[in-house]
Amino acid sequence: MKQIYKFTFCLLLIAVGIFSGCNEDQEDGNEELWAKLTEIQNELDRLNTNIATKDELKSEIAWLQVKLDELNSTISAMEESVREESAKNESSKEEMDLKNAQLMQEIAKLQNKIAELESTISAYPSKEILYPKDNSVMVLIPAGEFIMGTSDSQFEEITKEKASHKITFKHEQPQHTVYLDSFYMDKYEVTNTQFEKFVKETGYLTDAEKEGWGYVWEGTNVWPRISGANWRTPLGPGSTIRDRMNHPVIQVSYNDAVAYANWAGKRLPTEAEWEKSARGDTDDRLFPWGNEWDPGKLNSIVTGPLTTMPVGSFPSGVSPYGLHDMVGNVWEWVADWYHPHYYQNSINIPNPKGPTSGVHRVLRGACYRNNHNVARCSHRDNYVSVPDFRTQLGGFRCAKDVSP
Ligand SMILES: [Ca+2]
Repeated sequence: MKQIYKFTFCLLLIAVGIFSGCNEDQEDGNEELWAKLTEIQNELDRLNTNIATKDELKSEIAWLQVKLDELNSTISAMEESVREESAKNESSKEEMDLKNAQLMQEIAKLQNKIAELESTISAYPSKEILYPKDNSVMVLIPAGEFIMGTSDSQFEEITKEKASHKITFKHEQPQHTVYLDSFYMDKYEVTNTQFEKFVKETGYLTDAEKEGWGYVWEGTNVWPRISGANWRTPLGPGSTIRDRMNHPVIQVSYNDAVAYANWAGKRLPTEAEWEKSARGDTDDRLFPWGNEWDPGKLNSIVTGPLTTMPVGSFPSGVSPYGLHDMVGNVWEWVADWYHPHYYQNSINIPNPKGPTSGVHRVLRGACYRNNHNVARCSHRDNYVSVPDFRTQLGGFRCAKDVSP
């Protein structure tokens, strides 16, 4: 894409070169042309022409067209002025006509170039898509590097409250740069409405339904197995999701999440994909919105109702890509097996997919019963997360490759 702009810019320079020979009296006009060209050049430098989406390309084309139109207007005004001047001198008029023809040829080439760009729009992915199979909104996470894990200074900061965190958070290190191809990520956690669609179409039974119980954690180190707790009755018999269909589905295991993703034609995000989606690619922020903890930006133990909330309830807490509830509300399954030393072994691996085997899967993003200690972009949880683990605290969201 950069090549195209360079080509465009060269053509504009040629156009100015032609005009500059017209008449000394046109210096003011030339300055104006030069100013426009400098503006184009500066804007191109600023834009960093790494266009990832349809929307970005469209907006760049529109911008080019505006600039071209402005250039045409300036040229027309100059032509008028030159014409008046050359009326007094026949040879000057012929010279102007010749240069004018050359100029218009170059302008036409520019216009063709814009048309060529327009013809490539359909090849670019959209920034956001509505995915009909499960009625989800998915957001494009562009290809590129991001900073994964926790730095030494962050580690000191986040472990100073509790000595044991120096052990349990150690697996977030070392901080390292990871390259990921582009992918789509669900904008919201998967809701009860979506999960119900999956179950209606497939007759799927979750692990909790097959085994007749789910964990219902109430703030102690005990994990009570509650008979009848499943995604329809998350706290056991008598509880219901009927008034919370737009809340995230809970009491779903890793196995259940994978089954849903397969049905939807999606997959679970890798741990690296999840973290990039939460953190963005510009810095190593602690939280999706920045480095300052703000209980007003997520459903946490600090200000939440101590239960799930409708997805997207905290629009001010979105990640740099506009994803909601990346921290808080419910824990989210990711695809990877867990290993405490995986980061040490995965440095320089593009698109890391985690260890090839393991006992626990990874959960990310914390839930409505957590605080700033774990509701962070780089926090990893593996405490009890075997693949059939299910609780009222955990759900998931899906990812998808850009190409079908
Ligand atoms: Ca979440």
